[in-house]
Amino acid sequence: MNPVAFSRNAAVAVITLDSPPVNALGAAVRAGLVEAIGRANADEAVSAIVIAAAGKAFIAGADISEFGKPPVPPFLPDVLDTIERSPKPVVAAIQGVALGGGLEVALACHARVALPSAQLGLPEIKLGLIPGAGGTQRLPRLIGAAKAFPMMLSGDPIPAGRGLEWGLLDEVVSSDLLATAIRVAEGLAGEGRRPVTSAAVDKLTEADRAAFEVQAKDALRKAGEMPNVPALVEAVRNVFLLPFEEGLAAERKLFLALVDDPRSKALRHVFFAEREIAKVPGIGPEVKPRPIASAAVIGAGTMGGGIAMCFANAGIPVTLIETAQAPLDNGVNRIAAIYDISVQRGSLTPEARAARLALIKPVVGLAGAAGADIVVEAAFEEMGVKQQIFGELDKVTKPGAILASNTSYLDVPTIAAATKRPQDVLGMHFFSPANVMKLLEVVRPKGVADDAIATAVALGRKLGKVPVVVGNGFGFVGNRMLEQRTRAAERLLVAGALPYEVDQALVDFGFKMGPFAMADLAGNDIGWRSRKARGLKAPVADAICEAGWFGQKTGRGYYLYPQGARAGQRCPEVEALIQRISAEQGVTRRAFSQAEILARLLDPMVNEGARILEEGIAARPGDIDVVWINGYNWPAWRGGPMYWADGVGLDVIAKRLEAQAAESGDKALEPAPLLKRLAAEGKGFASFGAAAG
Ligand code: T1G
Repeated sequence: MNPVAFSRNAAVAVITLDSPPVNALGAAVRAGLVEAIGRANADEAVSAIVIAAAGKAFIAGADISEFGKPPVPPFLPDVLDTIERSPKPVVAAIQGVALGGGLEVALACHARVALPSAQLGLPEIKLGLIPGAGGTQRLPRLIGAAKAFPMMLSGDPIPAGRGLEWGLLDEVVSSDLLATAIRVAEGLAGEGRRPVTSAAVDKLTEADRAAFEVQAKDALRKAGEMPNVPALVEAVRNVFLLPFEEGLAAERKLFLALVDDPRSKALRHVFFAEREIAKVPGIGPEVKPRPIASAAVIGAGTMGGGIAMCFANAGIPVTLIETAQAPLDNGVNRIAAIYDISVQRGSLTPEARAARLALIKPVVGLAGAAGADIVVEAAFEEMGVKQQIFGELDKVTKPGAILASNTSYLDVPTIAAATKRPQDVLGMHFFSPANVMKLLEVVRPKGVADDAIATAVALGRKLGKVPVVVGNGFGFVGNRMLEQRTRAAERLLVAGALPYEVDQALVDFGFKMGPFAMADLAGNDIGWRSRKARGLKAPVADAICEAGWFGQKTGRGYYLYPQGARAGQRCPEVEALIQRISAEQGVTRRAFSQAEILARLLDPMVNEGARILEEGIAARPGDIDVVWINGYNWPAWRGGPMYWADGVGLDVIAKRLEAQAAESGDKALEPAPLLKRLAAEGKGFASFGAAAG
């Protein structure tokens, strides 16, 4: 069916896009637009044109799924050229979002009207790109470079009201959007002259250029690895240096180079992977989430307080429960202090701070959870404690209330067995700090009700999280793979590397920090306690903890933190300790290149990811990528561990793992069957599940 409908309203041609779900500018839409504009201009009874859209979005941009495939004409710049050069005025009627190429379509029109709820943005930067169809040339001319550049650099949309204020929109109307657009189009036609294009509007001034150059300098300083930031600076600077047509051509060249860049390809993989997680196997759209009007959180420690903040930030009343007044007061004070910092930074108004605190009701005793629709337990990470709490909750909470544990690795069915409602018990594993980190692992034990899982996923989105449904198993997905990296890092120290070398290798790869700096930040005693509970040994990590060097909180761990410094300094005592342990283990230390360190840290993680897929603990390789990007700061422009492994080649990884297994005698390093099979077939993880459809 033609996704572009053509109709007449008196002397105005109305072109309506209807290409679900978001009117992305795929080849059929582009061709339909060109055909409709031509038809309107050939029709003598038509004096003006409106472009409108059906559905929730005006236009969500170019069709990202087309990137990397052979380009199909008409190309978007040519479509926009047809609109802009139309002798009859073209007006955009915008509802929902006009993003990327969608806003570029509107910019090529001669006027733009929108509903107040419309959102206007150029998010290409988030895909490792820049606007590729005139956005960098038209938007600055229309609203000034100093407003346009930050919009394109952040990629965040602006509301219609601001669009009107800045001159991006001509009118904002609460109703009769189409009638308004038709009226504006007729008005332009009545002017009896060629319509003025946004490219011809020139709000550029020397002061604007100076302000832009300051922004550009700051952006380049923070750009890091990403090539699209310098490209955006160059494209916008051309607005001041080149005539419009030359600026368009330069933009297109910069854009096409970025489309082929591996970092953009990785970010486009992440875009789709983050949408795939909404498709939970066996739970279709017919499974409705239970309504969540109020919540309760058990435990007012760091995690419990952060989780309570998530609810308050989303406007959901939450009862924060502790066993006694003192820890409860501490928890509430910690939350208030965090909000105070946001107010000081200007990211939260005092009124919003007060409103959020008012939504948090501190109560001593589990009876406080009685009226909650969902309870999230964030108590001590010990099974007995959790079973006691869930047994109590089962008695005090209402039928149908969901009971979730924030456990980071304990067995959820064992927790559920403490209740008479296993169908309502699941895991909601938040990541610290819970009010900041996006990842939420929704643990789906056997026997839990589908609508309970659907509720946790919908709630996760409402809390602004990225909810990934995972199976029950030690460490679920993220921590289970993290443990492999931690063991590999310990092996590297004994074999010859030093903490700063291991950390630097991951930082240079794109992580915010390496394993040892992260351990010092979280507290080395946490891992120590877990290893002792499971009878595991890690000679270096155990020796560090036996010395009481727990990390930043004790002023020293793997590194030294003089006067509470945040950045650790190399510690000669630790390095001597490591060398002594190597000698005790009879290991002749040797140097390791960064490439070797990376392989030894990341290959075992990928291997564990393969086992996680084999066991069905994760539904798709992309889910694992989403976990690591949103929970552990894996650099999104590298696509995630499973995507990265496909880029390295599973045959290469399998060989390296075999060599490590032989060298260390650690069977866990043997390549997983799935990894071996895919390597032998010359395939990547991307093919996993595709056969299953
Ligand atoms: N291309 C292809 N598919 C898209 C798409 C797009 N641009 N946007 C969304 N989808 C699909 C998505 O995969 C999902 O599919 C469904 O639509 C609903 O999406 C030349 C080069 C529009 C705010 O970056 O921000 O234009 O899983 O779950 O939460 O300069 O989607 O149902 O099969 O996200 O309501 C620039 C990306 C492109 C906008 C809607 N545009 N999209 O959010 O639904 S590059 C973007 C979004 C470009 C030009 C450049 C959001 C949304 P499925 P959803 P939502």
